[in-house]
Amino acid sequence: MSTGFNEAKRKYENLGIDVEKAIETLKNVSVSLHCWQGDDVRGFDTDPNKPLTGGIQTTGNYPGRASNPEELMSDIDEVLKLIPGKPKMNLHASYAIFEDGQWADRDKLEPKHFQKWVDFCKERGLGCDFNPTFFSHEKCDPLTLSSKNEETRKFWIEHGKACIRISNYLAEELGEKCVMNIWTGDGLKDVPGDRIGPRVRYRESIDEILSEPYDFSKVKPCIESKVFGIGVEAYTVGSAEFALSYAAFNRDKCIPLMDNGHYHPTEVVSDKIPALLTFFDEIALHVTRPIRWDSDHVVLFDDETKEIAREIVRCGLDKVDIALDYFDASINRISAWTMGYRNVQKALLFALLQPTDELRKLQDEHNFSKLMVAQEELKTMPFNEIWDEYCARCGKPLDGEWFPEVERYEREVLSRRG
Ligand code: RNT
Ligand code: ZN
Repeated sequence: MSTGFNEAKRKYENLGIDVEKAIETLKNVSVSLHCWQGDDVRGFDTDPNKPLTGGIQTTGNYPGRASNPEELMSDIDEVLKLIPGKPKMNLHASYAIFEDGQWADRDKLEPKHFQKWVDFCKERGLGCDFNPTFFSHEKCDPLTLSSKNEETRKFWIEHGKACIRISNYLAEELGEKCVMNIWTGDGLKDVPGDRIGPRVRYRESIDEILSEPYDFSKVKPCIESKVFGIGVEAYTVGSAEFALSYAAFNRDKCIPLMDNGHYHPTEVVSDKIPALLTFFDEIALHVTRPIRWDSDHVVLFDDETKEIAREIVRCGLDKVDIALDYFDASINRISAWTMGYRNVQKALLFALLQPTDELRKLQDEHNFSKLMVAQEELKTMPFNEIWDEYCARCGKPLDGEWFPEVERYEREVLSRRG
């Protein structure tokens, strides 16, 4: 333990903050690591050169992209070496692994197609979250669950049901709950002739998917909303009101998921967390960084990320399922993954080191001058010393130590990929 840490700890303790407790708490907070940062959301079940559809976009062509399960798993292992805390995997259905000649379309996916991932998670002591993949597939017309074409809609309902079965399997095998997020890019480029039709069909489709049996204490289906996507600028079927209403009316079956890239640019998810937790027992988050739109940049240690973490801590860490969701193809992908994950960890640690009760008291007493002073002075506390100690206790590199390892991996592994 460095003298710097002891001094920093004393400073926090003078404010009534239990540093040891903050460190121990964070070690056990699950944060999901999204597999899709490693290969620009391409997956393994369709032609990797097909375009990404559904209104999402990766930009950049940095060399070294993983193009098969072995490479992706090796890259994830590299990230796992560099991040502190309690990671959990987060897979998309399109990352199914087929043994030779056993390809299955999305409506026919089975738990066995994720057995390799289960082995991967078991060997590393990880839980696993899951996502049906309703995009980048020829059966997007472009609508999926809200399509007017019954055959198309049925195909995607079957996909959703298959994913519930796979989520059951993941929760069962790994002994940790599986958060299964339903997001579709369903929407229209231009002014619709009918807005309610697709929404009613979307609701009916989700009803059908959730009629597949599952234990709601182990499998947590989520409904993710969105404001708009590229190519579907005029109308999004699963809008905020749609997703939230669905979750509210079906609270014994699913929970809402907020992605902080999916709102108008002046709206903040930090404020929405306590709004939803006034009514829901549990919610899920996709933590990302939107720049002007849902651009999915790497998460930084910025004000809104800190504010999101503060609300998670204040409202209850056990009430929020935290996952990362971004994909930057313009920089080293291992670095992008690691940086975002470490920043979410940093924000959570920063939040755990706040005198929450004291701040609440100042507000309740209408002592707004002191509240402002206290919050401002917290910003320049010797946080870095506590962060270093946390990383060291997790057996992970400190700031300044991990990037050289990323460079080594790039030299020895990534740069040799074709
Ligand atoms: C897209 C949504 C969705 C996806 C992932 C890949 O805007 O945020 O969560 O990013 O499913
Ligand atoms: Zn998302």
